[in-house]
Amino acid sequence: MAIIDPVVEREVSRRRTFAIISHPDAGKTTLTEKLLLFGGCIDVAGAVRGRKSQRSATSDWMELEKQRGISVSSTVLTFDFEGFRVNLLDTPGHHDFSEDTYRTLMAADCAVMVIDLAKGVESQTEKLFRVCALRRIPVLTFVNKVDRPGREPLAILGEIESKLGIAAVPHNWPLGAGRDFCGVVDPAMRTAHLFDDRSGDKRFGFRSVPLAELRDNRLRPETVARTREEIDLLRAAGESFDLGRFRNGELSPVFFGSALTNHGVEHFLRGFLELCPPPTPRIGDFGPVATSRPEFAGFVFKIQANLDPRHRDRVAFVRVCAGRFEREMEVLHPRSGKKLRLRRAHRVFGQDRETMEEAFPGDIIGLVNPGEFHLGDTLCVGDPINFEPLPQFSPEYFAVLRSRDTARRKQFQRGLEQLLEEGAIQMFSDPRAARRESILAAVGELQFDVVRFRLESEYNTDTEIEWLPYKLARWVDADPQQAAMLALPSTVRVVTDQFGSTALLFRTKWDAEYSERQNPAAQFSAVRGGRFPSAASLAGVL
Ligand SMILES: Nc1nc2c(ncn2[C@@H]2O[C@H](COP(=O)(O)OP(=O)(O)OP(=O)(O)O)[C@@H](O)[C@H]2O)c(=O)[nH]1
Ligand SMILES: [Mg+2]
Repeated sequence: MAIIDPVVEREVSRRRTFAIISHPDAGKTTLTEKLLLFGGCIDVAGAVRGRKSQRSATSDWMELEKQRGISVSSTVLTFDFEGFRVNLLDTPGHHDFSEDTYRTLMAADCAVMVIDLAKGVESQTEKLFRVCALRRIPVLTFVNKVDRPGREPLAILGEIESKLGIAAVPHNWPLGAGRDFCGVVDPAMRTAHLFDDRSGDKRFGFRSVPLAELRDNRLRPETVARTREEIDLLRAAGESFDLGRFRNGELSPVFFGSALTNHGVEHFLRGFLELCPPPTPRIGDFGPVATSRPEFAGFVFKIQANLDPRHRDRVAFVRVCAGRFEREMEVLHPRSGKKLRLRRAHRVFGQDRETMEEAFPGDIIGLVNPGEFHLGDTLCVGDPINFEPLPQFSPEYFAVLRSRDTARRKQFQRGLEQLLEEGAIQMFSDPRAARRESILAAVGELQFDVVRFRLESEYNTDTEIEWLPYKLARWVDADPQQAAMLALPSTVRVVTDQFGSTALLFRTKWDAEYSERQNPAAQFSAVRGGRFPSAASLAGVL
């Protein structure tokens, strides 16, 4: 039996790696920044700073994110809190960026689902929850924006249970709501924690009193009475917490708070650290790869070009799954069969980075990538393994992009190649077309906006767009010649994707369904990598 390195074992046990997911605008980035306050990474939320660098780097660091106030790309942030090493992945909520969110979820051991008290469980939250359920990722719930008028907390619990089919068990309960939100109650202990002040910028204290003795001049007697009634009701009729069911994805512990005013965030963080599992195994081609595998193994889940405008390089983010990583170590890159020495390894914090000497399972390493790494690539020491591939979803928007200035074609090509490598957009080409122009494709229209914006701001090339009439793609297990022999409507285009796989582009869903019925022997897939069971079932969710 392999001997487990005690240092690795200890480091694994104190690591917590999780992703924050939800519908747009529920408050993921705001919550992320408030959580970082507790790690001492920032002085004032909204101006997240890396520990070493003095430059400001918020979770939404991209120029477009700052301009539009939405996250378009996931961000990795790390902080230490009371002996734990927390790796936090802030994801974009918008459907158009769901591929990025999905890839990021592959790197997380747990998810925090943020729900807006006024809006309840929204559509994108529901979809992302289904992805977590499919992958059996445990989900905690943070009901946010309690500082604003919203729905009844009991109604929110009911909605989580009915829409998501998961038991919702509150770990704290709001005391008052809207302007009267002034504390949280621990239902198990029947203790109220009253917040000290209203400053959202700094950590602040609270005063704990038994619920039975609760008296506070900020509180109306009817609020206290109602809270007591609700707590009694929860104890009598609610489900009780069960760690096994939570870890299995059947039950979600629920916390209430306000990321904006910082109320309830510390209670949430402590509750989260108690519940979130340490790094869990990942699936490889020879079965699960345990964190106790003695040799290093990890996979690339995200690539980002121009993270830091001063460096203008590309960073591949690797989730460490097993063993100990040391800078300068030589690893095998099974896709190319090459051995590589990993010299430029970084701990990335938003947009900032510092050299990383070692890393353990659960950690995320940023490797400077001169182009040899692709999304989903495995890196390992010892026997070669391959982790599950990262699927690519069927696009819904197709277009040809051209550089307005022909003199800048080179920059345009380089920019496009780097954005393709990131998975920011997909590309198809028609091997039989007279004019061999690349067809760009995206799950959402906003992805095109991002690509055009970035080509302009990062590669200084202005583009024009010509939309194509296709609405969806289906990958087929055939080469283009065989695919052209299928019984297909004349409007269907047979293409190959950027990895050489054959796909069909359809103008309507009806055309795709009809073609599938006409060609029962051919395997049509809405997700690339669809021969893997997890990817195939994803197609039904997204
Ligand atoms: N009143 C109130 N507003 C909040 C709270 N949390 C976030 N907001 C506001 O909600 C808006 C969206 O917040 P973000 O944190 O950017 O939301 P997000 O979930 O990261 O959004 P995407 O990344 O674009 O999906 C911002 O205007 C925040 O100031 C809260 O607790 N209370
Ligand atoms: Mg965000």
